[in-house]
Amino acid sequence: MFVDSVRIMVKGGSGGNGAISFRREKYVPRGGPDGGDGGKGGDVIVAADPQLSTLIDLAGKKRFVAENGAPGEANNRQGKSGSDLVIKVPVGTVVRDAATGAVIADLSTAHSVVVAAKGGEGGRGNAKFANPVRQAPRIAEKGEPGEQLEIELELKLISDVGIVGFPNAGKSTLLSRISAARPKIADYPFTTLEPNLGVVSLGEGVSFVVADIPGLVEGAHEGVGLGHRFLRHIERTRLLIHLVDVSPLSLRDPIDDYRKINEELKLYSPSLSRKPQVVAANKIDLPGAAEACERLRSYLSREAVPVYPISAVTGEGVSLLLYAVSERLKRVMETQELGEGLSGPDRVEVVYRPDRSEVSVRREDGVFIVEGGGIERKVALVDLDNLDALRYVQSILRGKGVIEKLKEAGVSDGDTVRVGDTEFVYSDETTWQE
Ligand SMILES: Nc1nc2c(ncn2[C@@H]2O[C@H](COP(=O)(O)OP(=O)(O)OP(=O)(O)O)[C@@H](O)[C@H]2O)c(=O)[nH]1
Ligand SMILES: [Mg+2]
Repeated sequence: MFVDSVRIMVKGGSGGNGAISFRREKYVPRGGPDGGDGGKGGDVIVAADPQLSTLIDLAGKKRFVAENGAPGEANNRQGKSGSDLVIKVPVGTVVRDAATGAVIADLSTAHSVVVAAKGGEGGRGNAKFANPVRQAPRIAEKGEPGEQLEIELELKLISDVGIVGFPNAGKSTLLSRISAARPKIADYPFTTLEPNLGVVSLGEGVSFVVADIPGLVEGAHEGVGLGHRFLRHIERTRLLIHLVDVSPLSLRDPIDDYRKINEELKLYSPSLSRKPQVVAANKIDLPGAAEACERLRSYLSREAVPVYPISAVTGEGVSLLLYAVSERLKRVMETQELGEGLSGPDRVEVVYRPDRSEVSVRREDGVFIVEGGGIERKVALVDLDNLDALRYVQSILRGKGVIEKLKEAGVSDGDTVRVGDTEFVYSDETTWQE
């Protein structure tokens, strides 16, 4: 089976909690704080592996979770970091955020990688919270939760040349003639259900990869037939062989066919319709085909598009076609702007970005809500079960100017202040002092 897109949930490991611990020494009833930091959670990494050709290995599994960091320990020992989880995918896989559709990475070169879900930072141990005033802090941070998101992996085949045309035009026959690929060939439409790739070698180091795409029909761009699912594979090709069936037996009009396919490409994406095309008139061995080919040729001569008459079955005209394709390809490669992800440097983007937005305060149903500036996360990391922890949160709020903003918003004694999931009762400034 050819699996070319999957949706999976990825979650970075959570950071380990920071430890609360005090040094134990002989004759010292209670030594200084020595709770170590928690270890970092592992990342979920998606990596392009040239050995793979489909996403089938991922089809059965839905969740991929990296290892959590271990908690900090006494003696200032940091917890062990969680191991990364590496998901291997074929080269040519595009990674998207399933919620927004935004491209996270385009793994178009071998061994390119992307961090899809970042592991959480370890929480700081109580040793980090000691200061001259607070010598025995009973506070440590919780580990940060790992980032979690649903991603969509989509495989775009990377081939230089795509063969497009109506069902039954002879695309698979052509591929089997020019390469070692052995696609299924039959005299009915939609024989090819999945793209086939073949390598064409013209000797002297000239070779290119050709993709035989399932037949396109009118409405393919909106999902009619099979075309829609596979049109995206053509997006990465450098040029197209547009194969037109010119045998009268097909009962089709070659000029009409030619225009309809181009219309579908255009409706699917303007960039597809701008791809260079080499037009081949197939089944020239059949009676009456030569005349139809002439009609197509004179129609296209107006647009200065040459037509190569071929028979994919007998091989007539095929080497001329291939020569034209390879010449055209050479020119295209010299001048063409590299399409999306065609090659270029490994692009590695990390999804996770710290929140650099400003802190803001708004009022909703009498509650003062504090948001932004990463403050929700900071507060969430603190275990609010003792006075030290509360004081620490107060110092965060003061440091970020939140108290000022609360006052501007009109907060007064006894009002509820909410930061993320945590609620406080506001009391006058004096009590916010340490
Ligand atoms: N006489 C003749 N028959 C051909 C030629 N090329 C293909 N055919 C026949 O046309 C039929 C369809 O060929 P395929 O290669 O399966 O066509 P396709 O374009 O891949 O079709 P789909 O996969 O259904 O889109 C088969 O019966 C082929 O034998 C040709 O040059 N001459
Ligand atoms: Mg076919």
